[in-house]
Amino acid sequence: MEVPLYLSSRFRAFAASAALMAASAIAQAQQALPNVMILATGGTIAGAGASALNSATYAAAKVGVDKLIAGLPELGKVANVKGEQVFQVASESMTNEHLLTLAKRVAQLAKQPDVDGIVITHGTDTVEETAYFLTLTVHTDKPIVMVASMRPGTALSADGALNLYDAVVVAGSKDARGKGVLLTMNDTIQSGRDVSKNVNIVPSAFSSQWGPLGMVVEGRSYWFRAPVKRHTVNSEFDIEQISTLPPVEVVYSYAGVSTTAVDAVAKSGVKALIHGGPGNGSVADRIVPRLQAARESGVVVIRSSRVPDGFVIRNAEQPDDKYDWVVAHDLRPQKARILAMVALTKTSDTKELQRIFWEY
Ligand code: DAS
Repeated sequence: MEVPLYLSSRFRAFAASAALMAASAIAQAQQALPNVMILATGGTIAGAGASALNSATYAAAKVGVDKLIAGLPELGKVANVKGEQVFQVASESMTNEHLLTLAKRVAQLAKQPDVDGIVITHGTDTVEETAYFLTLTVHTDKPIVMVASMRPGTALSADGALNLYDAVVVAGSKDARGKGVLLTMNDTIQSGRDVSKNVNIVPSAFSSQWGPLGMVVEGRSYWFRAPVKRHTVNSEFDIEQISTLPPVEVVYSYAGVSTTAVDAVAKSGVKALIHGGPGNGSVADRIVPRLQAARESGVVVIRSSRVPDGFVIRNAEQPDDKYDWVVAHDLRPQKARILAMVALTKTSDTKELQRIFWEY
């Protein structure tokens, strides 16, 4: 009686070698994929709401990084991903210590030859500040890509999954190297230095007055420009030489502003005071002497503008040279504070500080 082919030893040997070949092909394919670390810090992208209709009412910083990765199996098609929960906070509650911890961990991982790129999941409220801090202090040209979401994963039309997928695509892309810290949101690739949250409730919340650097569409990144300000490997600031950040506070200004806030901040032990004024960073006549007194007491005074776009012109309505004040260029008050803290770890000379604000 004829032995059925599928039982013959020859077929079994063939089947075994075919399985081996398939396994090695899969292993080779995996080896060909970039290795991307996902560092999780919290925020809405790790949020959960009571129902699919809760796109704005939910608890942030609830879902762990392993669950985020498990919920997106498509990641395995574009990279070998590993997750690490650095902390789990809503980003409005971030502190200088969180910034230092995160930056040091990113710098450590970037040195590892088995890490090709790093993704950081983060809350939307202050991701622009963290992104700027990292771009100023982490010395690597490997892609560091921040990502957040405006809606929790439990909501209808949640944006986190595609934002995260895009972030991993970019973090694994060789053409993302050397472009500074990036943010992927709503199909765009933004510069960590330039980007801000400009709308508080829609997926298209993030933009920069200088435009996005590129876009990610169906797992492919497309680039249209590169940053011109100093960053990462070209920065004179290195997180490995920073152990603490000096106190710097922001004072917001408006019609009718009293001297209460500026006096309190000036006397609080800050090393610098960011004045977020209207227009070209204007300073009310009753505030000018308070800032001059702060300067005379050794506090660095930095004029920024509450106006989202444009940039502060030096010596326009305010004689910055005469008052020995610094202008924040195009940086909004919250970003000017980040640069001031980093710069003050090296110098409090106002001419040096002004150079730094032009260059970074
Ligand atoms: N509270 C916000 C934050 O953690 C939630 C978010 O939008 O990510 O920044």
